[in-house]
Amino acid sequence: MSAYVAVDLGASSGRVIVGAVDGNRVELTEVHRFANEPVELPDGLHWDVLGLYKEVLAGLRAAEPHRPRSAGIDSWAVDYGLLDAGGALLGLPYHYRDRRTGDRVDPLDPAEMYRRTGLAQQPFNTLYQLRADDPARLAAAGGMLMLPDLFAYWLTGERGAERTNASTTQLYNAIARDWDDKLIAAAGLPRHLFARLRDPGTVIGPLRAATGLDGTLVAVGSHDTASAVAAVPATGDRFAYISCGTWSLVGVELPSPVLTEASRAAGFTNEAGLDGTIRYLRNVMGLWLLQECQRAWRAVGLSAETADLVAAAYTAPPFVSVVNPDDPTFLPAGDMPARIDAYCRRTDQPVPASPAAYARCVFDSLAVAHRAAVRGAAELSGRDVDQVHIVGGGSRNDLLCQLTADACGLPVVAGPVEATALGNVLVQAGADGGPRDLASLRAVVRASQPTRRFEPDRAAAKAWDAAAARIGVR
Ligand code: ADP
Ligand code: LRH
Repeated sequence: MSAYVAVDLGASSGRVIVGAVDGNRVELTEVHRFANEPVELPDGLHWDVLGLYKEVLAGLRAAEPHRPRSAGIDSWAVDYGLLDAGGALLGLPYHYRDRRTGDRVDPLDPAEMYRRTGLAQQPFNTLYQLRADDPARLAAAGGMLMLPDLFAYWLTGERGAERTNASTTQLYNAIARDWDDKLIAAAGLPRHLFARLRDPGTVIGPLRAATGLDGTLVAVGSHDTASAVAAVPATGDRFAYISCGTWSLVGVELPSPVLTEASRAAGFTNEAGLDGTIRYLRNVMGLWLLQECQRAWRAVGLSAETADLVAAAYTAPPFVSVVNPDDPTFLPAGDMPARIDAYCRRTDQPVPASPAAYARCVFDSLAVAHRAAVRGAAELSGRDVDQVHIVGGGSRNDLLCQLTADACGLPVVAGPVEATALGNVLVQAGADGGPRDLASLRAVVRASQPTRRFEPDRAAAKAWDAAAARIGVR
């Protein structure tokens, strides 16, 4: 039996989980969990990176009794820190929901950019964030590190750019599988900012003595979605996945990117996965819609436990109001119930009258968006899909799983909840002599992690067609 530590920083919470790998089985023990609360400063919305780093150290310390052979870090994508020539952090990293990237300016023709990077042109991509960054800060910068690479640097002193996360910058060439020098130059960004790429499964180095910890850090799929999709307990390739947490990342796994205009127009992205795969997916706004409602309700003293809201939403009438989760008004932080109200008024639908009604509206709407993304991914890539896997915190939401099955007209397999930590752990195990290919990794997940199956209610198909039509999707 060998133990590995997964540090998994999600947009809503961070957790440190030990994975004990024994032959064909893996068992998880959570040793540390903490809230991830961004900080609004006069210049914008930031991550509390030093607070997060302290929690990472506390988690690694809590994992020590398990005598781990290595540790790996993943987090949400696109955000970065700039370092000065000496390696000190230059300013506080911004949160991707900060409003400063609202006016996206493309350095090249958007169609050409898509053909080069395969990335959906989201306002929060690293490219647009860097272009909105302070020119003086950029001029002083000696390097840029994506957040998991920044934490890896603080832990080991070693710098590098892990490939899966680099592929979310929109400065990485999907065909050449390298930084895109033409795009970097066209964006007016200094080439020296971009560190050497490193692959998941490579050793980064020993933890610095100053951390007070003993151990080795290994690069994993440091983009959380890469790790999560690696641990989807699927067999074969006829599946779609939904990595469902703050975001719903909905798509299929492909051997090569889809770089067509139709794909660009439909908002699909091509991100680098493990084993040279491509995650062909769409970002659906996800449970962020509910999380931000919960934050607003708690601020006025209402209790807003997720499990209670799910239970209440079961009894709320369906399809009263359906919103398009991807409406850009929902992206920033702020009063989410008010924004849902505004959307409903704008579209002549009833404004939800209770937390249960908001939750139902969010779940119905997400199920519709999940369906549209599953269908879009299948059609645009030519991949047949006969089952949908939901992993991440949202896989605990039975109602959302059932509604997604009904909306898609496909069986949904829910779990594991901690797919990201599993993918993180299993890549480390692979680097340590264990199975390295995706199929074997998934076999370990299937052998040791329970899942639940939701069969679609096919009689509901017409109602879902109508709900999709209400927000202009299929
Ligand atoms: P992230 O990694 O993006 O922070 P997670 O994968 O941790 O997100 O998922 C968080 C989401 O999981 C929450 O927003 C919540 O909606 C859902 N969730 C957590 N616990 C439960 C539960 N007991 N029942 C239903 N849903 C839950
Ligand atoms: C999910 C995620 C997603 C990105 C978003 C910024 O946590 O990494 O894959 O698009 O955060």
